[in-house]
Amino acid sequence: MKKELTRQQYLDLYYYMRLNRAVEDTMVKLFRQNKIVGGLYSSLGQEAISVGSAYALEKKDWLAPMIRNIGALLVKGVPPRDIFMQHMAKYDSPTKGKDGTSHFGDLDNLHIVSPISMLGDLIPVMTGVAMAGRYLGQKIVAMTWIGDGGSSTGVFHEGLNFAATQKAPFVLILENNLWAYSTPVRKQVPLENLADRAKAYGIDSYIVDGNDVVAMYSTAKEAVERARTGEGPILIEAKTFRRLGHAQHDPAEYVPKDMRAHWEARDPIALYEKYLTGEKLLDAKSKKEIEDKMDALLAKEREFAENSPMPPAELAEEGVYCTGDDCHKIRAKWERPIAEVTPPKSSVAAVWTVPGFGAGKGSGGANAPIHFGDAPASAEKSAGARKPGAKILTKPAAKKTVKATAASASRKARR
Ligand SMILES: Cc1ncc(C[n+]2csc(CCOP(=O)(O)OP(=O)(O)O)c2C)c(N)n1
Ligand SMILES: [Mg+2]
Repeated sequence: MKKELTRQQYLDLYYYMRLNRAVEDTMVKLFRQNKIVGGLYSSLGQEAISVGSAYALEKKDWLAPMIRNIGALLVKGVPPRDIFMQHMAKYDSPTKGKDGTSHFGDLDNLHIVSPISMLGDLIPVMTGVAMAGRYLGQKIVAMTWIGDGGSSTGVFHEGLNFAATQKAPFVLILENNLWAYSTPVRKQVPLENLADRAKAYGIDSYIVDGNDVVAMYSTAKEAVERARTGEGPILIEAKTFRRLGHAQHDPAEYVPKDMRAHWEARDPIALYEKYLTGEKLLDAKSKKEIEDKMDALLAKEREFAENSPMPPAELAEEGVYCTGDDCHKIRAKWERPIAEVTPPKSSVAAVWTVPGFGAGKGSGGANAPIHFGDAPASAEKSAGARKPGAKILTKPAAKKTVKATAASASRKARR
């Protein structure tokens, strides 16, 4: 562990790891009291990853957590009460009781995109966020996490390839905790290091000890700054271990005892405490101060959450399916003039045009008929029947392409 942080930063990392664990311990108690409505996942033993990586982000940066990243939410500024209430499906929760786990975000203030349950889907989404930030000239970095199991989904590869091609300022933390449900990593990936997946996309990667919060922070910090300066996306494999089952229902008896024992002896909080004490960054007094601060906060937050009502039954239907203006108005805040979002002018002449293409209104008005299939049937028919230009047909190589295009156009028009 290199000494490169201020004392306050060292203590912040400690505080957030402790808070991460305490928030989850509190939720286990709530779960056993039958007050948690949905599934309850644990990041026991993985706190250094969430906390160390999120701590490397600036306030303006964006993150999207997965199930084991409560620590990242806390670092970003989510109050524990929101996490409690969300899992208890309370009315004051960010989703007003509509979700029983962690599917909430904060696009306006904290720059958090809600988790997506489909493993890997956050990768293209956060790539898009990173690209949008670049488009807007904000110099932001987007970050998300994925598990060893999730790194075998198709969208992981599509997403990372997309991020690499676009050189998106995006950092992906791959939490290799050796298990995906009951599947050991060796049975689903023929690689020793999952960081090697980066090679397929020509991007840089790091391997880091996920139980060492300082290593995690400094690696993430370097990756974030490299991504911010335009070097493109970076993959970080954090080696760790899932200390509990997949969720509360899973006793994880399939995990070999010696493997568990090995990792339990490498608890990230205990390791860090030893380091801080050795470096004289933490003593009994400052430790007690941190614990008192944490306990007071948690007592207040838990009380608030427990006292929050369940949502009124009559609101159950609201905000679930969007029924247009009668339901709620969702308008893109990033809406841009239609001319900007239509394809740029190209040196290749269009073979056909669709009436109304690019001439639609924004989301405040009618839908823009910008897709071929959106044009009125009569317009499509005439567009599809349009003959390719005679000039192009005189060139043999072009002739073939044009014919194929025209044929597929008329096929589409007949659908
Ligand atoms: C595309 C997709 N397939 C399957 C699932 C069901 N599922 C949820 S978590 C999980 C295991 C994930 O393992 P891993 O990615 O290693 O993350 P970990 O639970 O170890 O943090 C599975 C199979 C899902 N949510 N999405
Ligand atoms: Mg895993």
